[in-house]
Amino acid sequence: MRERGCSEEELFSFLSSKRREDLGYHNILSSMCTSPHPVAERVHAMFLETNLGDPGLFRGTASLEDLLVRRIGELMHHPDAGGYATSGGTESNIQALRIAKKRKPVASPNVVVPASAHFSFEKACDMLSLEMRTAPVDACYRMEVDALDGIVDKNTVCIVGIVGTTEYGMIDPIARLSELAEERETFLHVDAAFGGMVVPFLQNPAPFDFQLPGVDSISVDPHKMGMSTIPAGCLLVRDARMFTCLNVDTPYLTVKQECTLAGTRSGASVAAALAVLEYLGKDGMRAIVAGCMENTRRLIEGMETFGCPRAVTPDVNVATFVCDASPAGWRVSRTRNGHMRIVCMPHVHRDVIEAFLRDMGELNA
Ligand code: 0PR
Repeated sequence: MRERGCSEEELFSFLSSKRREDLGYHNILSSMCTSPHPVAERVHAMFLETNLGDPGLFRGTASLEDLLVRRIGELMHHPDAGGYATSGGTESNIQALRIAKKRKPVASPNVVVPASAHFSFEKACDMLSLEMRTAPVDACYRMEVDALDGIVDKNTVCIVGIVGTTEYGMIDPIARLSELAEERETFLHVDAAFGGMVVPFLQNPAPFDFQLPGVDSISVDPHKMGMSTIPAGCLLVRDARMFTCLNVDTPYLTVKQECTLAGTRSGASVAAALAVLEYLGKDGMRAIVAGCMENTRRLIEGMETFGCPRAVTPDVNVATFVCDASPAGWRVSRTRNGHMRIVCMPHVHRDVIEAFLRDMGELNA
């Protein structure tokens, strides 16, 4: 650290030069994050110093967290669901597995996830000393429920299904998982970190949430399709009492116990997440999701005219292609199978898709 501080001018010129090294979202087609909604930016600044880790000091902000949980609970067909705002899908998944493990104390616990699961489950299982068992996916990259018979056993503490897989944007057969989880009396966690803010706004979606009696917990991330600032995740549980097993005593705080993983937690992105939902309403969210889905269809149609077939028809706004080359100046990603992957986030407007397709066309010419 410097002995004497530098001037504001020097500092900000240094920081601005670093910020210019970052890419702007305009050409980023690989991300599940997006530029925050203008309302989220404004609210984030308003709540900058708030700490949800000591909620009695920030009662107003803490009540916004409760309201956020309620709003997302309503979307998941269970307004009274328990929940709290996490730092994102990774923390939500870790916490869900902690609950599942504590609810079924067996000597060698295992967790069954689809092969398409996000790598956060690997972290969670490592931290919690859980054996991670991987269930195969079918030709459409959805979890093969029929294969679970040989994989789920009496030591399985949790089955995981995904709503909006990271790589292919697929929805696992959650209704069938719910039946199986009930039959086997096993905890079912739904990772809807991405799809949780998409599927409720599609027309007549198949049930994937607390409507299904076997679903115990759900991850939903406002910092993805919820257009909040980072970090904003949400873990919901069917019954708030499920969190009790995670409680630790916090004798010198304004609350005497806490179940969260993080201690100090910013209220800024949480207030921002709620604000976006309140501001847009279901109507506004439906319009944004419809636009993203329409752009996904347009992208797929355009890519196929260049001889780049879709890897699969996605359930949400993630498009994947058999396509080796990608035009310069664009950030696309590759799945583990080598497919080109593009996430049609809200910042990927129609004109961005058309510009990308033009560049693809030139590459192919
Ligand atoms: N579950 C699912 C289904 C996810 O897709 C992700 C992240 C997580 C859990 C973990 O969420 P957090 O990253 O919030 O903890 N999916 C994206 C991915 O890994 C995250 C991401 C976002 C990656 C922006 C890159 C990027 O530029 O692809």
